[in-house]
Amino acid sequence: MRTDTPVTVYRKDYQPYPYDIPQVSLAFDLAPDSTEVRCVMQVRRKADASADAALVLDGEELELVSVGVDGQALPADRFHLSEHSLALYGLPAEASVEIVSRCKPSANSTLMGLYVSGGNFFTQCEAEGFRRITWFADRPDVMSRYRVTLRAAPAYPVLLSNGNLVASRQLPDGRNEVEWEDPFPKPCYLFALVGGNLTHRETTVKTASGRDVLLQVYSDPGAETKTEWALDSLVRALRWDETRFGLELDLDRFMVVAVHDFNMGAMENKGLNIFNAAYVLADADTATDANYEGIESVIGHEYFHNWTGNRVTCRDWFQLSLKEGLTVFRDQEFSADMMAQDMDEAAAASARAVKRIDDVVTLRAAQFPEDAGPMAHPIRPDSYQEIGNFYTATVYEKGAEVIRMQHTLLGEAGFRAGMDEYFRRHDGQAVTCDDFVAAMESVYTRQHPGRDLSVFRNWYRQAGTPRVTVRLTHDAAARRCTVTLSQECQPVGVEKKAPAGFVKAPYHIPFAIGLLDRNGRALPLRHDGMVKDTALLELTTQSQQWHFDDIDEMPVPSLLRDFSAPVIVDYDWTDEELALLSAHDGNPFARWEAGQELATRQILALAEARQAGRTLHADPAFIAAWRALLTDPALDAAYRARALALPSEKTLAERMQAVDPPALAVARDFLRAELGRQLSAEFRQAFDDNQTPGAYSPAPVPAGKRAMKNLALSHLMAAGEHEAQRLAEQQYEHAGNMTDSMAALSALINYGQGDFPQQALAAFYDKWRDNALVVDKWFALQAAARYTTVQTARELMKHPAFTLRNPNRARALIFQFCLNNARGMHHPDGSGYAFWADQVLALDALNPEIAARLARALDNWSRYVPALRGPMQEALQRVRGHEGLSRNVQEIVSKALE
Ligand code: 0A1
Ligand code: ZN
Repeated sequence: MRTDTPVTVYRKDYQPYPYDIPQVSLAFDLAPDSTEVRCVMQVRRKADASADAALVLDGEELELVSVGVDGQALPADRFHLSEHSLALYGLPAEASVEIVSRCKPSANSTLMGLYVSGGNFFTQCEAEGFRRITWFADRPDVMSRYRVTLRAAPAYPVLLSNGNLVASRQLPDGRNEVEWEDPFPKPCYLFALVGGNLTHRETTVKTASGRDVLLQVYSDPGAETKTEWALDSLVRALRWDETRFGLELDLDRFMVVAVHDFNMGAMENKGLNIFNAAYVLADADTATDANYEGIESVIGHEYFHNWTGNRVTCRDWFQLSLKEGLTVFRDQEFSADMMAQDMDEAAAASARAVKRIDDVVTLRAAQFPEDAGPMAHPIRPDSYQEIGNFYTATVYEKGAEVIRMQHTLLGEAGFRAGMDEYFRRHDGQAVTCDDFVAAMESVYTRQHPGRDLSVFRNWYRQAGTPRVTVRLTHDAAARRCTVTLSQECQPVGVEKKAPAGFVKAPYHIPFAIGLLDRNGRALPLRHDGMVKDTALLELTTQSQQWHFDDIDEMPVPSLLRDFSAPVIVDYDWTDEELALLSAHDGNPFARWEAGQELATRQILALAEARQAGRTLHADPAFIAAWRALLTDPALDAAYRARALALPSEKTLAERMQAVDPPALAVARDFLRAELGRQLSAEFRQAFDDNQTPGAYSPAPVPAGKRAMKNLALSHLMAAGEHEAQRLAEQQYEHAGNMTDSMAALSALINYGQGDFPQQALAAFYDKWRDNALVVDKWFALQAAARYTTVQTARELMKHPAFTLRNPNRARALIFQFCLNNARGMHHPDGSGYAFWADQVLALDALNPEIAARLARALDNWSRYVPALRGPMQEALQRVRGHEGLSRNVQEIVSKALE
């Protein structure tokens, strides 16, 4: 195999396509080994394009059968075929171009384009998969109406594509033929087809304007008992977009199809969403609370794309965050609204805080490290080698934070007005991030004459996590407290190679603060003509000051409430101040944050002690703060479980000068066990108080109880109590749902004694061997287990149920081990890194997108302790030197080693 030469694509080089392609007709003769595709497109040269502009079409791994123009075969001198494109010359201003080609779905292990999974046909076209189906202008700003004909043998009775079914017949040769028509112009990345033996569950609902629409969820026969939650979630998503954004479903039929082999979570193809089965199938016996929540959120996400992504799409792939950041923000709000519905005000505020905490935990664990490493990029990148590598936490999660800040600055009604304006201006178009900000800015400027979002736009231009330093002074005589905020953001990633003199511009940072007196009471703050507990400060320059009056003594600041901006806060609280905030802050998010900061200080101190070979001791003040949270009667279970969760190793690593994962793991484990020992009565009480007898429900209240109960169980087990093992065994044997089974099994295999844990693990596999999603859980549990070494991981790879070809399985074992098993992966002998390199290369031969994701596990190697840095670098070099590496993996490892 030849190594792909990497070519860098720059945002500044954008050129419009010289042709419009208003209409496309596709006819597929589906067969696994060779599928023939006839593509007829109406092309029209744009008025401002040169008369001799070639029609350049993208194509990959296709066999060309014929090229015709206006019904005539095109002579050989009028087209040029190269490895990745087909150029047609001398076309009239308007023409009908017909291309016939063949592809090989069963040989397609990349899962991009047309492929076979479980004997059925599926497609994945975003970002650049359509070019593996037919030669086409594979870019999002070319939008066409599609008419699709599918022909297949009777073994594939269900034949689906985008839009409406307009014809269906049986052919004389016994095959079925159907025709689909999508009334909305779309870019080709939103094309989809599905063919196979599938069953479905459906419902009809009336939209806000009174149209009946058919909603369907397709799955493998037998799995129809597991699609109820997905279909219900779809109905909720449809209703939510109507009420919160006034956006209605524009099609008569909306389909979701589950597939077991899929590179990502799901795909928003117009009217035919294709989903990783992990985000569709659920029942109490096989899915956890987190699975249920994930399904609701991903169903919402893809459904919301119908407006934010499909009706208004991206001009080019640098604008990816235009649809992804906005749609993640929308799915986060959807989930928060679903969690808080039917609750009183206080419970709703707590439920929203829980969702916010979970989202911020994800951001800090995945995006902050990315923003500080070699792949750092603005949410709107300036260049890429392989666009598949830019479906990142930055584009998605930080992108959502950037939208959320606009929501915070404009307020709910203002944001809604901005969204309305965005659709009024751009419905049916392919646009840029700047077009979105301009629509929001039109409202902001109306709200605040003389102000604009010009500084805010730096969030789209610059990478890195800004650091906001807070200084507080108090003037007792004037009874005045002065808050000074200063910001800085060091160059990161490619910015480091910018010409000398490159300085990053300040950001527009909405910074929400509260002030507490020394008894933990909220001080009323006069700001912007209002008196409230929270003031929203808008920092738009390097440093600014605000004064708050009628304050008698130096207050304790509650900073960045609700995580109002994706920044790092620098303020030197004392431990006592943090304990006060952790016990009393009226903002539940900031209250959680204070506890997390205490725990972070504690674990970092323990890790340092461990590195220095000292004995580990937990600080009694920390234990007392945890006891206070554990016993505060005002907290609900879901919130309490978050408040008591120890910060993840990923988040902690960001706080270490030189990252030492094994030391962090030991410190965190020690603290978990120590808390279990010192608070055993309280944890036991929490375990008993949060049982959820009766029928399973994934609703937030029982799910919160299970989270709390299982957290308690893990502490009790870590403490090594005999009684705890009895509780875990009992829970495992009598669990009425997968959340409790998994939690007990995890506690048992990590901390249990005797034969029971391994016997239970073996029995678990035997029970669930035919359920792929549960077998994934079984692999994942072991991959991340404390006892699992590289050797164990290699052994597990030999299990008959293991395959690298299925991304979910690879993620369950390989990714879990490489990303979430600190001891095994970061063994000082380098064996974990050698394993990583072996698997990156093995995956790369099958599926470069997945390989490149695994490749990123070593991104931040240069920030690790010296003993690990060398072996990491060696492993990276081995991968980079491998002949035949994909562009995807090449881009990742070469950036890491630069
Ligand atoms: N637009 C999808 C993400 C997606 C991207 C690429 C895929 O295949 C390689 C699949 C899905 C989303 O945001 O959900
Ligand atoms: Zn998306």
